[in-house]
Amino acid sequence: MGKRIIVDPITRIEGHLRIEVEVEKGKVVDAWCSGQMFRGIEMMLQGRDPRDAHHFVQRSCGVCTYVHALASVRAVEQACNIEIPENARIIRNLLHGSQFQHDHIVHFYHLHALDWVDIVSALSADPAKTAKLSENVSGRPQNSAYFSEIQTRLKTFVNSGQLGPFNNAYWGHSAYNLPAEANLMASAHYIEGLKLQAKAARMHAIFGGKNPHPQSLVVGGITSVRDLTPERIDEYTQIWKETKAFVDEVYLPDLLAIASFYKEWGAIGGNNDAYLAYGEFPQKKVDDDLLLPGGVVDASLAYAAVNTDKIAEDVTRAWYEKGEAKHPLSGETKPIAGEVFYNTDDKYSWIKAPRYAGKSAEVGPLARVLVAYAKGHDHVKKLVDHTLKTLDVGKGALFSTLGRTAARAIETVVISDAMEGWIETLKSNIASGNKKTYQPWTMPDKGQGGGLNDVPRGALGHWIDIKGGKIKNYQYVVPSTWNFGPRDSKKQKGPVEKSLVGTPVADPSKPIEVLRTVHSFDPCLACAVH
Ligand code: NFC
Repeated sequence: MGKRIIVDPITRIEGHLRIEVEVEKGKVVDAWCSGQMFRGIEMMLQGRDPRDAHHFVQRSCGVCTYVHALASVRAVEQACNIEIPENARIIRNLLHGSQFQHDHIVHFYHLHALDWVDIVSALSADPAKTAKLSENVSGRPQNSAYFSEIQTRLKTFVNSGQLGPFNNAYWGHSAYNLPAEANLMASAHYIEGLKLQAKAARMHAIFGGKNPHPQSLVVGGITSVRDLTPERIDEYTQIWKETKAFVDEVYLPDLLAIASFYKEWGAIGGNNDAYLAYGEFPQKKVDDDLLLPGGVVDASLAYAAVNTDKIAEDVTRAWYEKGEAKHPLSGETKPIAGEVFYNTDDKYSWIKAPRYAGKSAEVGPLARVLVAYAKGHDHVKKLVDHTLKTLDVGKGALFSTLGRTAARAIETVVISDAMEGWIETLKSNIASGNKKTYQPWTMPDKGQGGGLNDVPRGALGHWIDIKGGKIKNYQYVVPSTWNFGPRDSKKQKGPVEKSLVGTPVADPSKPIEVLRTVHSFDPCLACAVH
């Protein structure tokens, strides 16, 4: 038996994730993902008014604050047969688009970059050489004085001994490949990104009333009608433009520059044989003509449409009462009463194990980009091909930790570009007198619905069963549940567990390589166990 390494909790994520790996001859040979805290929001919803569900479920998370509300109102709208007006669809897209821009920038710079960028090494960089590097790779080159100032700020920070977010990292680890100048450039963009994300969050507040947890969604449409003025739309547009410029000029170039020093990661952290996306951003009706298509692909990029009847959650290895794997419409959340015990040979997590056609499936940016690529999506294809060419790697490199991180930047570009068209359509609708944002409806006695969307971390579905006008059952299957779920009744590992196998670990006391693959999935445990 190899050496067991436990990382608990994993930091720079939302929530309580424990990862255990077994390492033999410098490589991970087995892995276990565990969600360490139970929530119970599905249980709280039983018997409530379906119109209230989105307020509850949105509180699952403080990061992807909006997406649960969207999935929830979509589920109720399907159960009650409601078609929302075009303006509501567009404003929901604008809220969701800004969620992606904010979330992916924060992930790349603040939750993931420090796995690749050594802040301490940036202290020894030559600012003049850094300016040269930035001229070569960045769409927004900065001069030597700028980098010198950043370096002074970093030095003051480090010398103060209070490292704050930079504390407890594996600085100086042999797995860091970037030259000092690239470390300084990326550190500067870490700081820029920190300022920008605060501004980007305001896009949510404009059409959502507040951030986090926008308040303008209702079953049947949206209520932020007072904000549909040229001034408010312009305010939104200015922040969108600034964020999009950062994505095009800084985020994507940084991704390519950093990835070029880590090409070996194009062969690490893959291993999944199914990738699932529901697709997102309705261009016409809610479930019609999506900007990013839905589908399931395998490792040879063979495509099939999604059939949600094939989804079931298995709880064999999670801390729930025994039972068959169930489709979410008839799914149950029955936590084991009393004390539970962590045992990697038996039950070891609060996360359920979602399966598609009996198999585990990876969801998220990589799945969305692979599905779009397999379907010949023009914009995605161009960006993927450009990335592969720039890095001089083959398509196989997509199925990896590197591919997952690149896919996130690629889809941020695609979504940011599409937002312009939504803003223009909204403006022209309002100018022509179409201000409808809500479709009146009445609650049926009975109904069942599934609200699907694709959110920053992957495919999200909420299912509702209404009886007597109240919630009889409510279940949601979340991206981080798909990715971080445990083994199932067939002993099949979850996607992250599979992806970790084969990861090299140079120093078991500092398993930075494990963090790289785990962080590439952008875990959110607050969502995974809801
Ligand atoms: Ni929390 Fe999530 C919601 C997850 O469904 N996983 O992106 C989404 O959190 O960040």
